[in-house]
Amino acid sequence: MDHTDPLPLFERGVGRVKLALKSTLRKSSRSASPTADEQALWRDDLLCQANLTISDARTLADLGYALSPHPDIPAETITAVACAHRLFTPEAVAILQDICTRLEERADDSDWIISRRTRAVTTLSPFINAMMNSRSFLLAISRIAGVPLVPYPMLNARSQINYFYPKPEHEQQQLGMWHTDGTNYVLNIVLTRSSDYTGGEFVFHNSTVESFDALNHRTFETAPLIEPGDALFIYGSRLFHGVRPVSTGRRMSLVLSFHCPYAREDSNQFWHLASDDGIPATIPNWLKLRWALQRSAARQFARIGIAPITFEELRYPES
Ligand SMILES: O=C(O)CCC(=O)C(=O)O
Ligand SMILES: [Fe+2]
Repeated sequence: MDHTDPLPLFERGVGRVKLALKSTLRKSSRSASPTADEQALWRDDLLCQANLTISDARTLADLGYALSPHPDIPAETITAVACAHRLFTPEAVAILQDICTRLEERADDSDWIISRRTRAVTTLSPFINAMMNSRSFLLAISRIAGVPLVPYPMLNARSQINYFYPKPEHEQQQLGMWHTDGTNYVLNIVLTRSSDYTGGEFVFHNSTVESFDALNHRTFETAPLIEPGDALFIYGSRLFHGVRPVSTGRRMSLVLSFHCPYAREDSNQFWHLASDDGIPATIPNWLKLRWALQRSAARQFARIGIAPITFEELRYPES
């Protein structure tokens, strides 16, 4: 695919409902038991705090959003897109690569945004689960986001591993499609080196969702995700983005979603979730999500067993 080719747009509206029905029919009955053979334990020194650098950062206001999605948090303080380099030590990157490679056996085919993906990774990997619940990790991501964060309340939407590679010619090819995410605060950690594959660029529209035009590639930017472990933080529900199809090699990424416990609003929609999980699984999850969003911030932090992360804390770098 030529770089200027428009990428197909992910289904919205009625298309979502159709996808939800398709997902309902396709749902496999595979049980989600953890992979017991994981050796590594999460440690906070696997974060590379001293060498972390942020590039290409823009807030929601920079993108053109005059109104914040959260009435009490200004659009000038919420990060819309930012690239984090050396968030993890090389040891942490190697562990994540190993875990995510092994979890490919749990992956389902997906013919739209990605080739294959494994969802609810925190239920399968104690390491990734501990990482996501670590106060140091959450604080590091909160600083990038500009708002305090906790792991996204709904397990299926909280974490997934994406595997991109060209499929044999007779099979349905992966379609790199423009989309917005169901969740707001999303960290896309790419675990393969960009020289290991062709295509696979993470592209985004550098303005508001309303101004998106799939044919106007002048507003598209490519995120500088080069080294394994480079990560792109996005405000996923307000940023049109997509990964171009991989034409050779292999690209693997770990995508984590977070929630701001000081905000009651959440962008996720029933049909967005149902298009991934099918309708029966989405009904109880949806009710649990609405319930979780009513909890106080203090309660949400207490449930993961950490002291609350405050807005004040985000302004000062850790000593
Ligand atoms: O794999 C990636 O880098 C991101 C893919 C994506 O946008 C998604 O999974 O929602
Ligand atoms: Fe996405």
